Amino acid sequence: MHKEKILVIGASGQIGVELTLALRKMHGAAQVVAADLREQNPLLAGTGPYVSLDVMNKEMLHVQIIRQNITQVYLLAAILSATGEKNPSLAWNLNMQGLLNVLDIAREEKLSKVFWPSSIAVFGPSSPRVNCPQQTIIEPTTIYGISKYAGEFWCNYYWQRYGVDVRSLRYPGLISYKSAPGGGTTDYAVEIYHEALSQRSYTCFLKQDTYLPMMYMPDAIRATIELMEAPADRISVRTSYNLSAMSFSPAEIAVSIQKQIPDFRMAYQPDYRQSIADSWPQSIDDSVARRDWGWKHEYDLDAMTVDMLQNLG
Ligand code: VAH
Repeated sequence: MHKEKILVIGASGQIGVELTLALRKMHGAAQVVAADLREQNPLLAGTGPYVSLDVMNKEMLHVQIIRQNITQVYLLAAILSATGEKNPSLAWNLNMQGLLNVLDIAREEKLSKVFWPSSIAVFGPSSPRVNCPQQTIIEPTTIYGISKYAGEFWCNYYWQRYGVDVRSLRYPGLISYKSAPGGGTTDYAVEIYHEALSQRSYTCFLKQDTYLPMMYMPDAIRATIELMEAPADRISVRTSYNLSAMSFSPAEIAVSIQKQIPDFRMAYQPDYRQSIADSWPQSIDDSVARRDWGWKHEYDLDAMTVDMLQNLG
């Protein structure tokens, strides 16, 4: 049986670490090459091959893909919303050129599949705030959202024009305990658990009633694998699928934590990330993903809180 050989680019990041471990469990350690510009995340040490790689160096990327007989690429390297607003041109260059390098090599080497994450950050203030649909007015106002929305059209183009089987999910804010998040507006929902345990308090950089679409990492990893394992004829969206699990506000996650840590206290000091959060929908309609390939989330806020505190404690 033809064995897939997978390259995970950005493998040391928040999603990359968990996706690499999950793919190694599925395909075997030697079949999943982890790659990043950064040092190998300690959680990956000893779990399979690791290469240092800059996705912006197309020639070197192409050499690695040929030399390692890669058949699939998961491209997770990106600059997220908050960091992107501090350095728009770097965010645009990495998020766009990294994707174009991978798509072009996938076409040339006839790779079997590519995964590339988009985000609910593609939506802007003119999109419906509640139950934001798969197709609607989409006018991103952050460079991260602009780069992700543009990337979605490139994915669709490479599918339509060259038949590259590239698939994508508009991830909500992702919460995990294994690896730190990388400069996003939703990072408060990770920091809060660490500080609830270490300080019994947290000062949130968003207002208490800032509702955002969120998801626990185990759900996000399972969604990614279910999407990539689905038969191609079930995939009706070749830009990027809306994906959802829950929405909550800082005040609600504080209450969820207080059920486990009664003396936990929350304070609020909104910063520049408030305007980014205010530009995004409060909740997402992911009925197309549920219809096409059977998506169904498992974790709600309290289940996530119990699991996060247990694993961080
Ligand atoms: C960010 N965590 O905050 C990412 C995500 C929807 C948010 O794209 O930028």
